[in-house]
Amino acid sequence: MTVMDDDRPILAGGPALAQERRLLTSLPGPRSREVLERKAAAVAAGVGHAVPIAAVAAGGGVVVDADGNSLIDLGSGIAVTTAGNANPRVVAAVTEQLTRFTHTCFMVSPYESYVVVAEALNRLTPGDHAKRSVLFNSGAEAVENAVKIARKHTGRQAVIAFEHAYHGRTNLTMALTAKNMPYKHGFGPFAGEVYRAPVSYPFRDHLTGPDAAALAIAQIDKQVGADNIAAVVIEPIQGEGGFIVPAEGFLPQLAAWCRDNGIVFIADEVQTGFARTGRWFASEHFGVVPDLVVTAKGIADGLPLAAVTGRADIMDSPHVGGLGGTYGGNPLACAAALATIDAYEHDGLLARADEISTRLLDRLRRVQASDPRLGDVRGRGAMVAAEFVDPATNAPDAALTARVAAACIAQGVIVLTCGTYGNVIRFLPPLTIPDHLLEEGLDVLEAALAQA
Ligand code: PLZ
Repeated sequence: MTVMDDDRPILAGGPALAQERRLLTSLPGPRSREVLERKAAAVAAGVGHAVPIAAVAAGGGVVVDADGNSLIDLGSGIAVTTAGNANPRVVAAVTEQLTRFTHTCFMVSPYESYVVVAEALNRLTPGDHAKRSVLFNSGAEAVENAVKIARKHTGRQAVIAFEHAYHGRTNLTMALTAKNMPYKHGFGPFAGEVYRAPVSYPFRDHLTGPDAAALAIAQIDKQVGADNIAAVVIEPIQGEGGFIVPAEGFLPQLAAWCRDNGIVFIADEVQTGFARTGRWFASEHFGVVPDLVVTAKGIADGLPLAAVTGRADIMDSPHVGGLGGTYGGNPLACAAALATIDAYEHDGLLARADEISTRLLDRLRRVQASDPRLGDVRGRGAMVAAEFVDPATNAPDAALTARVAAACIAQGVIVLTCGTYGNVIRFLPPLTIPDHLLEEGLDVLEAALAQA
């Protein structure tokens, strides 16, 4: 059972947290400020932070800081705590595992929970073909390995990524990622044999899905040549790039072209996967069955876990010993994943993502009707975004976006921005957020926009 209505108790880990926005101090309060000052002195300057607090607890739809402030969580730690922070199922499963063993290294002494996670991934990802899975620690590591597997399988080297893509911060995934600042600037040279193609961005390119696909395919064919391409890597809905939902028909046409040309179609579902969009995987919204699916984030409620799942013949092409890593599929992370998957399967969370979708989209579209600075409202499930523009020119308005986001955060509502042009506010609430907090968060946003 999921618990979302105001009059029912809230699923929140540990001691149940009051589901309220509560500001006892301005942000940061004194205790958070002290931690942040020590952060500045002890932690590398390159690690920024969006919300100026020191978190001490989180659950349901709130994050609580060291000064007792309770913030409405519309970010889920970037789409990770989809099943609710410290979900009780996860707390119980990880606690139990912790008392048995913390690590053996799956490549040394395998254990069952890794196998059960692989079985679950093989069952839940799109398509009923034979599948295999392999587990890693982070989204970027999993994307790298998906490319390794595709190269081994095809004997080809080139990889296609798209405009506005985000795939991580490691060397190969920086190369796949489109945006220079802050992800790549000064960090080159980047991995070779990565080529960028145009994506479908209906709000800006005004193209149908098939037309956008034809444009991308023509460019790839001319500049790279299908026979040289190991893999096409794409986020079914682009995340960091701006929650860009491709036009209908774009992904199926691209996937069909990959199939016809022996190219491995890799869906990066790191941000979109695991109930986030109201389906297990966003590929399902578009009727595509990827060859390989990359997952992370929502898979394990915040414990570090990621995976590559896909067609058995492709996945089995690397030689024995060719895939692995010390921590990949750590037993605590696997216990967390199995409990998180239980929560999605048994607590009505996919349906809850659709309810949240309706609330977010309806509300934002009402605001948009009277405020043309809100150029576009889009998304699926609990992955929704508002793109801010100068109404006269449709040009991205990053300054307005930053002001609105800062005002929301100052008033105790955690929102995240994204977008190549920095002009998108994205909404990624945990699916355990109660309706009254979602509405209150949007009240704060609406007021902040009116004042900005
Ligand atoms: N693929 C689609 O969204 C991570 C990045 C935040 P890791 N997105 C959040 C930041 O600024 O570092 C992401 C993603 C998609 C891959 C990744 C990478 O996942 O677990 O952060 O490596």
